[in-house]
Amino acid sequence: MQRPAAILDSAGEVVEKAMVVFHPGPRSYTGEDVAEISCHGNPLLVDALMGVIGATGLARIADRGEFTKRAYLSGKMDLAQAEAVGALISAESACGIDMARSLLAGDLSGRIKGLGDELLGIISGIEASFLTDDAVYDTAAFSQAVGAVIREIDSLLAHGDSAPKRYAGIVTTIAGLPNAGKSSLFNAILGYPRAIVHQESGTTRDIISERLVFSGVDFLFHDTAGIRETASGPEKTGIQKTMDILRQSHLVLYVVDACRGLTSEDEPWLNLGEKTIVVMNKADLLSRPRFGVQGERAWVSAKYRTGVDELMDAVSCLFPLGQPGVFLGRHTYLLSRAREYLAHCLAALDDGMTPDVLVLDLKTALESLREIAGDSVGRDVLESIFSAFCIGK
Ligand SMILES: Nc1nc2c(ncn2[C@@H]2O[C@H](COP(=O)(O)OP(=O)(O)OP(=O)(O)O)[C@@H](O)[C@H]2O)c(=O)[nH]1
Ligand SMILES: [Mg+2]
Repeated sequence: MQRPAAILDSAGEVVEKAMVVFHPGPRSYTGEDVAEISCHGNPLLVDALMGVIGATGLARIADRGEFTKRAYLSGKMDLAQAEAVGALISAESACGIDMARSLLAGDLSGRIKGLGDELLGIISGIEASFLTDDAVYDTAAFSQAVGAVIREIDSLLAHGDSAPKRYAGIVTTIAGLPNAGKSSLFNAILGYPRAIVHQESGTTRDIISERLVFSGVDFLFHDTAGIRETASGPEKTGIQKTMDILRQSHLVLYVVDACRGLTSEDEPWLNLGEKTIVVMNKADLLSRPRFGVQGERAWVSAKYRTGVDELMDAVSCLFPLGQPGVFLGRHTYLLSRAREYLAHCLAALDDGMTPDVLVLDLKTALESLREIAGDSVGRDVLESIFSAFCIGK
């Protein structure tokens, strides 16, 4: 049985009784000897404890991400895995947690290492041939080997566009003219009355946001204020917020009162997000009601929740689950850079160059791949990665 340890100040007074766990290196998180103190959560008590520890002159408050940085520097994990720790802490979606976990487990690092080994093999082969005076290069084998590395990079980058969205959640904004039924649709999608619905125009003023996992993909839905040019006061501020969120949206569900139809009033707001589905709502009031999705248009009745499932199926088709993919910008950049140099090698080969003059390009591609794991990265890169962490991680 563990018993709390008494922590004393320099005068021998008990400041706190806390659980203290010693993690001996090299099997600790950082690889160094680490002591972990779990005390009562009162911030005043924590401050007093920090004062006692600081007064020993043996410790200071850690920098942001310093524990993980030390773990990386002592070889406990590579840089991509260290970044995964940050991604895991800041993930706000279930998908994001899975993606960060896979990165932390070394899935990407393993594939990148395999690619690096391939390239190293190709480079060593060419360099070995420098030793013979009349080297003959097998350009077909060279181009095949480089082509295979490019294909593997392509498969890693295949979801480069959608992976960051899946990590953070698909930003989906419900917008449209006042009273079109935006809040009703928002509630129908969520399955509970989250937003106020009222027959008066201008009911929603602020942005109301909720997360929803649909078909394994996280969506961040925003219900917004109805857009009208003549608005003033708080309504005008609400509309400005709608405009801002529309421009950041991966998907816009643009709600139209089907009885009114799409008019020139709607036109300016239709294509502000990356993708738009026009939702013809109140289809139950049409003389001949119709429901379902055709192309980028959906007919629904948010009030009676008719056609909403079909709409959500169409939405999830736009963002298929697919492979986890590379979701951090630094990794995408370095993989793309490596691919560029390799593609240049193949083009040069087509122009009649021999593999020996392409070694430099291959080496640059290899360096880019190795930078993902943290080989020869500059201090500034490390600084920018770890400064995004919280203190204590
Ligand atoms: N018949 C019918 N009425 C609907 C439907 N959807 C919404 N309504 C009604 O339309 C009115 C406006 O609905 P809201 O969901 O508040 O509309 P909104 O677009 O959020 O309105 P603002 O926030 O004011 O811009 C309410 O009286 C709803 O009951 C529908 O599918 N069919
Ligand atoms: Mg509303």
